[in-house]
Amino acid sequence: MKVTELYRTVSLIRHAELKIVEVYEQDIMQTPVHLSIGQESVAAALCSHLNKNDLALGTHRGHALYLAKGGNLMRFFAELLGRVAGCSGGYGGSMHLNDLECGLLGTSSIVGGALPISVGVAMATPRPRLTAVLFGDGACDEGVFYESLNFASLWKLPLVFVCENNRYSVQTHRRHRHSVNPYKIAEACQMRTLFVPIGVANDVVALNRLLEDPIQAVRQGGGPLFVECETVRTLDHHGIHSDIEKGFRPREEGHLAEKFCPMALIRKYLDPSTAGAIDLEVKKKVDTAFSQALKTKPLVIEGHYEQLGNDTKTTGTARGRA
Ligand SMILES: Cc1ncc(C[n+]2csc(CCOP(=O)(O)OP(=O)(O)O)c2C)c(N)n1
Ligand SMILES: [Mg+2]
Repeated sequence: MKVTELYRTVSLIRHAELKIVEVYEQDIMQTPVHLSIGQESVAAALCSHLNKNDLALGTHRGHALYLAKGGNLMRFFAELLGRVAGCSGGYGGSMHLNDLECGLLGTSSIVGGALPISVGVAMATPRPRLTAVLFGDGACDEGVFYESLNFASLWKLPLVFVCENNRYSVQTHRRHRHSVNPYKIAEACQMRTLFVPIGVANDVVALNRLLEDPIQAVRQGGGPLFVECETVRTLDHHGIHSDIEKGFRPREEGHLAEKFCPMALIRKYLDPSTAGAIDLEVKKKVDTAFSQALKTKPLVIEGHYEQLGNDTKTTGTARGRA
């Protein structure tokens, strides 16, 4: 894939999330948001190797996957705004994005929840179609992680596991949770594995190149692939502020996020005027999609708020802040 196309995807994810940051305090998006800023390259590189009819599943931090998989930007914002036009009809909010049109079978708020589902999907979906599942390092704390890897390897499923290892499950560092890196478990299951350090994982061009042959091998019947990407979350676990500023993660995390910012790393492959022109185009697209989404019909669920002891109506189900 061309560098400009990869840049367009990373820029789209970044600017869509910056739009969320811009409007979030207005309380018009009453859904918790887990932003992908700092980690955009992983979903972008993975999806650069997926066709529209390949299937993908993801997590609570699923915006990047939805947009990289070719999801509809207006329907994305509409979902966050609790609108009927949302990709999940306004019922799901940020953590439950579904869109069969682009092959996103769903993102899940249950940590590790997508892993066994992806195994079932890959069993039911013959090659050359692929299934890909994106999950955080926190999912590797779950028993179902081991079961899913074992089963996928045993059945040589056409499944690509991609772990976004940002070292944190909320604010708990991996050193308190893991005796070995997740890719070691995949190796023990005799699965082909890649461990990708942050300098490569956050560089979408480098990661795109690295994944090309291994993903092609899965398509050709080589069995599952496990990719562990080291990356870094720039902002809060959820919300739009910084847990580094609040002292919940060390200052070095902030330096890491600056040094390995996916937008900055890809710009070295492009001349500044090309990157600037793409950014302008993307920002315009984001603004238009957001304004369109704002004009759509809210999902109204009669009686929902009354049950909670409030006498006003509300929209959507995934209300409130986590
Ligand atoms: C089964 C389950 N346990 C706990 C939680 C609470 N929880 C929500 S997000 C999260 C952290 C997940 O960390 P990770 O998988 O590394 O993803 P990240 O947020 O870092 O992208 C936890 C523990 C949950 N949603 N589901
Ligand atoms: Mg994590």
